[in-house]
Amino acid sequence: MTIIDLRSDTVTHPTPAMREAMATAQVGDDVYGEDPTINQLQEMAAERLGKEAGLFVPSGTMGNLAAILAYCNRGDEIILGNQTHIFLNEAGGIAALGGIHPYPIPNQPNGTLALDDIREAIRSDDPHHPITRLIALENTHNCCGGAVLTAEYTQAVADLAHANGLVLHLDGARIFNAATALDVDVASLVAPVDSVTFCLSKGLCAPVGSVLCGSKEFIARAHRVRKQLGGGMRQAGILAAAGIVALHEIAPRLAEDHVRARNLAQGLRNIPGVILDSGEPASNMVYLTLGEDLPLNAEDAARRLKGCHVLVDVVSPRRFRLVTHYWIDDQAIHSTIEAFEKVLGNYS
Ligand code: TLP
Repeated sequence: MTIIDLRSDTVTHPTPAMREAMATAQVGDDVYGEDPTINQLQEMAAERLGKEAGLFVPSGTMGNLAAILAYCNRGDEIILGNQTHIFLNEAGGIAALGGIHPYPIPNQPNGTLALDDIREAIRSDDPHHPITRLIALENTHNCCGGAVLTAEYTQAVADLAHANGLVLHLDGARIFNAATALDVDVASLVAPVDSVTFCLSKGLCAPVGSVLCGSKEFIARAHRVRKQLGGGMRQAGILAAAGIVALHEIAPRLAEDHVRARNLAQGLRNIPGVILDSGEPASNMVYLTLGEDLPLNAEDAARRLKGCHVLVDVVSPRRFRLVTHYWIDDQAIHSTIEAFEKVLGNYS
């Protein structure tokens, strides 16, 4: 029986074309800058995102961390949303490894930060205060339901940052999903930001890796930080080869995952006890809450769904996240809706 794994798009495994490219990839020692496949991926990624240079890193977490460490001294401050992955899910790396002080401000339900909140958070030049160094955004915004930030909004934050001598970093783990949802070119979407990390190993299906992009001068600093973090890899072109296939073949098909997320939401919406976030899913994520009248919590329901071969991500005692991706087809969406009906139907 096939398992329908909707816990995340990180669960995607490589496509046959990726495995083929990995098996035949030309490799070299990337610490010497001699891996031709990594160099190709970095150039390709930078070009796609309209930035001067790219740096292949093992994970999205390392991409964000290397970027922030490249910008900040110990005691400097970063303004970011209180629902961002950097703040919630990166093990406090910026504080633990960089002595960087996070200044979390509320994420609005649509993933944005209110410009007035950012303005208020920027520190004045006072020796009592940490020095504000940068602002970080996330697009798509994972914990805000896969919400998509527009280029106009990103530009407004960049203008505010630059007017105050700050830089803007984007955690664009799923930036290709955002560009797909907005039907815009990814380069125009990230044009306002100084740096951006995107992940190859989520909806893009590659097994490992992210790319950090920005100016040549910034990437040179981040390169040193990557070394400090132990992220200098050797013949990792074998991994980059899958990333190149991801950019060529998987990025253009992400709209299919978004349609399936909407179909999934549509099917689940009619099941008694299921409370979906308002509106349609903006990208490839469906968040739902179990009504208080249901006598089971999300852990119980997830266990029963697993009995029907459907895996979901429990994000709080009554809340789930379901993420569509390359390995979820229409039949899987249909079977998931049936599994929810079976598990929750007993209580209606
Ligand atoms: N997100 C994972 C979990 O860590 C929550 C997931 O299943 O969604 N930025 C964003 C917005 C992310 O969602 C993630 C991973 C990362 C960064 C980190 O990427 P990795 O796992 O490659 O370090």
